[in-house]
Amino acid sequence: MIAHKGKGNVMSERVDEVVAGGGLLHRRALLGFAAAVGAAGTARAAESVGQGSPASMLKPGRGFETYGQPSDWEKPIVKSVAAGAGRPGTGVSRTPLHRLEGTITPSGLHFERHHNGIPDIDPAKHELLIHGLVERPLVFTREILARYPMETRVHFVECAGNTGGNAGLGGLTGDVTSLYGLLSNSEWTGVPLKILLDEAGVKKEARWVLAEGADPVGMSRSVPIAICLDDAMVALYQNGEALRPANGYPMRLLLPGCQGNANVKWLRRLKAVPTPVNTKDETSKYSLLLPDGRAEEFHLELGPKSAILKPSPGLTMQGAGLYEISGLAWSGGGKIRKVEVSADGGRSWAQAALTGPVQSKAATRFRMPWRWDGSPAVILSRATDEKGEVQPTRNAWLAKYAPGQGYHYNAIQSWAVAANGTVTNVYL
Ligand SMILES: Nc1nc2c(c(=O)[nH]1)N[C@H]1C(S)=C(S)[C@@H](COP(=O)(O)O)O[C@H]1N2
Ligand SMILES: [Mo]
Repeated sequence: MIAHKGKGNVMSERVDEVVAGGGLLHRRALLGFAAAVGAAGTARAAESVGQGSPASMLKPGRGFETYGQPSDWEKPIVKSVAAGAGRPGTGVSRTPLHRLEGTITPSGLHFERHHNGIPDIDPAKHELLIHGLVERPLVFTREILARYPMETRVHFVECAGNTGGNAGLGGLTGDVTSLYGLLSNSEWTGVPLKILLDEAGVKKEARWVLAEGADPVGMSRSVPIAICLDDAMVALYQNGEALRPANGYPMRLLLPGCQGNANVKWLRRLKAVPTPVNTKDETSKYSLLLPDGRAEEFHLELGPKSAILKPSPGLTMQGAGLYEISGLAWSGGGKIRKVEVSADGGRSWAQAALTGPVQSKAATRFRMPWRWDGSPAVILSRATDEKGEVQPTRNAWLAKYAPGQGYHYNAIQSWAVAANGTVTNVYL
């Protein structure tokens, strides 16, 4: 978080334009950061820098590495793991979103959700079978797939259970990682599924495709054919290198904007079928119960969502002054059209700047200058996607479903900033 302790009055009139209550400023104010900080006397005078050579200049540096790792100084930036007792491979690891910048999740920090551990798969032996209601059943190895035309796109993957704690009880504690960390965003490269299905010759009666993973849980999900023929891909690469084992090596199904669970990892079979198969993970799990007792199954698209990450629970404000509020917004419905921010508990809102490029079904960074006066404040963000869908309030979201539901929770998030700078999760 940018935590310059500028005095409230050091900026010029031009950049001090208030755009909403609670001290939200026009985005031009960000350009005034250096001046504001310098004038407030918190930056050291330039003459005191560069007098002597720093230690790093006095001896040759160390040698080369065959695979780079983050600096030792960055060792505390890790995922938080929550696994089942006695079942170390069942559970989740969460991305520390508030410790990262930009939009791409480094592959080593991509969240993980495994239902029975990470299988160790030799890519030379792994096969993907396309069968069922097709003219020609086909088998693909990774080597064969790599000869097909590939696409490269940035997309988020989000577990349907991300922020589920906010829907039920118990969501109020913990830092932003525990609440939002089942979201990551990568550049994926792979073969459009449509190319493979067209080659196999999907029959007219095939309305669904059953996707199965090669892990010990045999994760299986039914996917509507329309999604398979749209932007689905068999992903082989993640951020320029082969998929990480945890994220589906050597190949995974990527269904942009759809609930994480249907993005079957370690993909081994795609079976064209006339109707959904009703597997465990689409009936008893990853579906939502409605107030009338019915279940909303195959609700795959994730709605618009956003969260302020700087500041957020886990990052403490460093006293009154000029800050940049920033966070991520994403939607399974397409591109983010706008993100609005409030610093007065939702009474007034102002539009944040989006750091481009804004891509479809991808995490988008938003930024908003804020002069915090040091008194308690409630800050919120509200995303609207290109379909015009807007994040609901928590109460509106809760009213749609039976009590105790947590999947697909995408309501507006509110953080309370206390006078001492700590940030906590609150419900309005
Ligand atoms: N084969 C298989 N695919 C799977 C899973 C699994 O356990 N086995 N977990 C699913 C769930 S619940 C989610 S949220 C995503 C998580 O993807 P990631 O681990 O790459 O973040 O993978 C999905 N695909
Ligand atoms: Mo998930």
